[in-house]
Amino acid sequence: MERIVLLGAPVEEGSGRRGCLMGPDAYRTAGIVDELQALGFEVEDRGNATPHAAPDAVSDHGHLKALRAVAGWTRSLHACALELAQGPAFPIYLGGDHSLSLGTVAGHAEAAQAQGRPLFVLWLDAHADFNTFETSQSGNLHGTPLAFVCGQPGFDTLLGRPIPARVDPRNVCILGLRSVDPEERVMVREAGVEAHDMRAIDERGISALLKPFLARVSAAGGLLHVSLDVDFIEPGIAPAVGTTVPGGTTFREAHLVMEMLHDSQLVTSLDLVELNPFLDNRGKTARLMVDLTASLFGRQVLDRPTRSF
Ligand code: 5AB
Ligand code: MN
Ligand code: MN
Ligand code: MN
Repeated sequence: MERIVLLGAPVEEGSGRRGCLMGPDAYRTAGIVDELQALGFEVEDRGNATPHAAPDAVSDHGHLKALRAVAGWTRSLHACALELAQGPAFPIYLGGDHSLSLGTVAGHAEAAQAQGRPLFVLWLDAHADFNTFETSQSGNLHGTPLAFVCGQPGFDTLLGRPIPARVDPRNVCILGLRSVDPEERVMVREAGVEAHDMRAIDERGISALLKPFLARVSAAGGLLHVSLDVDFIEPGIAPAVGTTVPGGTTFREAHLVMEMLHDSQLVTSLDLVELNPFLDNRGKTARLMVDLTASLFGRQVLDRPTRSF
């Protein structure tokens, strides 16, 4: 039987507001273990990770919020991800704000490098999360993880050393964009990230955008980490998020992405991020995120074979 490991990452300091710390328990309350078991998986809930101490994490960028706390989480989650990536189970990180991906993606990138396989990253988000310490206007570190893992400069205080393995920005695909800061926009383009905004989704259809990326992962024999930010989805149906931007993906677009990812059998790790249960409406967003996870693990209406891209 295939195994899944759940690890809670109740970090909220990266988002500039309170509430994401309740995320992992909201997923548990919404039934994530039962749903995955019902699909035939053996599920181990490892409970919640705790941050390391990072007394040395200070920077000259005074506007950054909670750098020391986020550095502590990054170090802890980097170590957890590095270990889980070497085990037989599929890891799901239950967030927590998106700063948790500073650690999880860095850990999976390092493990992938050790295996001699490229790591690809699918970033499902309204935002590019490509700010550096230098460019961040808000000072909220949940707006930086993709820049960090792609090896942009200036992040060494996070781990207390340079990132051990970076993700090639050309192996990153962002889907769902509708709020990108001016400097991020330039950096995303110059780094060579594959980025698709909502207009591209409207005009071309989400499956037509996802397919060629999955084909690239498959052709390269890559590992694939998926980072699902709640704000990828239209806030009308997923209200439990601090950074709402209108015009997000529909219920079916979000499920279709997950269903295609399932069929591809390429995904090797997953972050569920930015759920703020304090802002939810009777558990609706938590349940939607659990249902999307179930789609990624094979829940479907009619039987279909897996397929290659
Ligand atoms: B999220 C913004 N670019 O840097 C910034 O929710 C928003 O993890 C970041 O995608 C949003 O603060 C971070 C304005
Ligand atoms: Mn994000
Ligand atoms: Mn976002
Ligand atoms: Mn957010």
